Amino acid sequence: MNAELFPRNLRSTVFVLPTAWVLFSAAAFAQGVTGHIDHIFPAGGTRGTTLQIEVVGDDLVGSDAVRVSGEGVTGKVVETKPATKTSKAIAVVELTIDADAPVGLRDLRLHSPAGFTNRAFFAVGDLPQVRETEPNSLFSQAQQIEKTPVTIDGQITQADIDVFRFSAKAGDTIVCRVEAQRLRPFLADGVPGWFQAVMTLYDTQGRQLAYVDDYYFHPDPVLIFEVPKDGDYVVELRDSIFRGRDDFVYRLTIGKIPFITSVFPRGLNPKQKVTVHLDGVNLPSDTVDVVAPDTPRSLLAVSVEADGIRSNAIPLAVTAPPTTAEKEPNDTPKAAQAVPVPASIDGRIEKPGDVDFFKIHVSGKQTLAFEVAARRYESPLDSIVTILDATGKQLAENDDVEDPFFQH
Ligand SMILES: [Ca+2]
Ligand SMILES: [Ca+2]
Ligand SMILES: [Ca+2]
Ligand SMILES: [Ca+2]
Repeated sequence: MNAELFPRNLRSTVFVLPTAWVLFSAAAFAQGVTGHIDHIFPAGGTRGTTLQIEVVGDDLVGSDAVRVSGEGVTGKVVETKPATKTSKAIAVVELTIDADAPVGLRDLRLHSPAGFTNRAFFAVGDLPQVRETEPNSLFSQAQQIEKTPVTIDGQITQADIDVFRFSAKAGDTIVCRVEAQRLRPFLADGVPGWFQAVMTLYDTQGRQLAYVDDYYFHPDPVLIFEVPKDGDYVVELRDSIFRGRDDFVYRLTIGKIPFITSVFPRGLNPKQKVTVHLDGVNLPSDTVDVVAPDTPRSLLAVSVEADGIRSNAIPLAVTAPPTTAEKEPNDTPKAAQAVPVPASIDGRIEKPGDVDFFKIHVSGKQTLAFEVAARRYESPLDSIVTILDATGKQLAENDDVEDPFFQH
């Protein structure tokens, strides 16, 4: 049997009950199909509020419940609307977010008698939330944002640009942070691709003050600027090549919010307590104490709170080999720092041209692994590791690990 001969919503039933499918009505088929979420809008909500969101996708009409992972977010399906010629199916969902619900991304799924949908990410935030109001596509149409800090929920639809105007005080450091691709749990590898947000900041005369495309290697931009004088500023958000689609959903946060740009060290051992040094803006302190979970390779992220606002979170490596700190100067093989094996070395390429040499003593024939954890923990470092013998002869070098599943 060629499944492609059947409409999509028949396939699963045909597969499960090949001899009985003729007995089912069309309605029964509809009930037997697991829905699929394409996107949700808005993609987040503020703690202590109840809001309605639209869940957009396929086969959502049978949805009878919503499930959000983690603590403190509950909801119900208010109504469902079937797909039309111009729109996918929509489930209107009401969500209630407890005042103490932890800030961050959650998995949101709809339930129907056939099972659960795929997940969409739903962001729990701690800032007042407003929605974009079109038309806001021209400088002259900039949507006035009454108060910051704020999180703006918007969409870059076809040929769309979104422009917002806000006021700021001289001397403040304002962060404009976009969450767009980060709000997608899965990005299919296909044309025409996904939202690549870019952000431009202007003064009220239309003079460009700043432009950001990516934040390091993240496609979602972050713009940090020190306000030169009291007054209004205008921020423009669009796709880098002027694409637009209903699922180009974003959350733009603007304000004097805490934002961590770097942490050190980047890792610790299980159960270890470490004082982590922070770089960033609007931070309440330049250190924070963290305690690692009991098991290596578990999840640990560092974030701080300033005036009730939670910063971004930076992941830390939890590694089993005992931690040792890099000691400069170590820029030549002669100055190499002796370290035990195994070891987890916390180091930093702290200035242009910095090289860090470490020496280990190995007895007999052994197979050793040298693994750098940097980018995966949101460090901007693109590292190269070289192994030398005692005479300085190069034995091995690695820039990037070849991943058989990485196709580009
Ligand atoms: Ca617009
Ligand atoms: Ca828009
Ligand atoms: Ca160093
Ligand atoms: Ca060095």
